[in-house]
Amino acid sequence: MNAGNPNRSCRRLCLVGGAAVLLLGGAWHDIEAAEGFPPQTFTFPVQAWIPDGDDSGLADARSLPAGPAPILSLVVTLQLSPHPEGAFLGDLFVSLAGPTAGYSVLLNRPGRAPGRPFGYSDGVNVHITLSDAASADVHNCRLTLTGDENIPLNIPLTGLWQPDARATDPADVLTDDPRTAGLGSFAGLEPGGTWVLFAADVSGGGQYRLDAWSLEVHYIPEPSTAGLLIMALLVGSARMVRRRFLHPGANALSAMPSPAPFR
Ligand SMILES: [Ca+2]
Repeated sequence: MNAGNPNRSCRRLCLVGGAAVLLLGGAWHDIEAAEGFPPQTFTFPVQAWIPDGDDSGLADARSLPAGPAPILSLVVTLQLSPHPEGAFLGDLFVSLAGPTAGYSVLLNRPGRAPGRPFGYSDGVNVHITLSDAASADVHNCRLTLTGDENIPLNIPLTGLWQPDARATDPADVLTDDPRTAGLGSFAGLEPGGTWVLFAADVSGGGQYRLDAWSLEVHYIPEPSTAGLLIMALLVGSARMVRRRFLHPGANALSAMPSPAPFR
């Protein structure tokens, strides 16, 4: 009887094992995605004027309940209305602080750059969604929307934007400053506790009202029971392959008869 070529058998088992790993890996991904926690949105009406030309600003503190898991990512919306007598977008500084840690600069004097020390003069309604995954920086929104930093906005500022993320003093912030304070700052943290949205108008003339803001919390998915079972099967299969082919000597040695005693 032909016992077969050990190398050929090993290759065959490796192919079968590899296919099984791919199939089980796909199942793992599907199950995990299907059983992830749905995002939650918390909306906070404010309806308060941001004091004009006052660095002390307006702080709005809100409590979030404990979430089902740590934060995967955060999306923030801001709604602001201009004063009937005028508003100045480049005056605004808005930041968000988490309950225990995490800090993000949402707006830092949009449009402020060398040669434009007051930022954008636009006084339009603002209803924006801020996400690190957006494609354009809100600091340069005029350039993105009009193609020219010198063309004012004549429609409300809306849509999806990256937060400003420049943790620079608003008196000095410039376009090229490092962007280190994005919303990724909150990843991995627990959402429960007090969140503080801070909004300031740092230059006299023109004023905005903070109408509302919201947090959309996306949670880190946890491995499901079925997913853990699949992982256990993968680990068991890997051990079997290792015993059978990578260390065959161990089984052979145990199967050998004991040496005869010396005479
Ligand atoms: Ca102002």
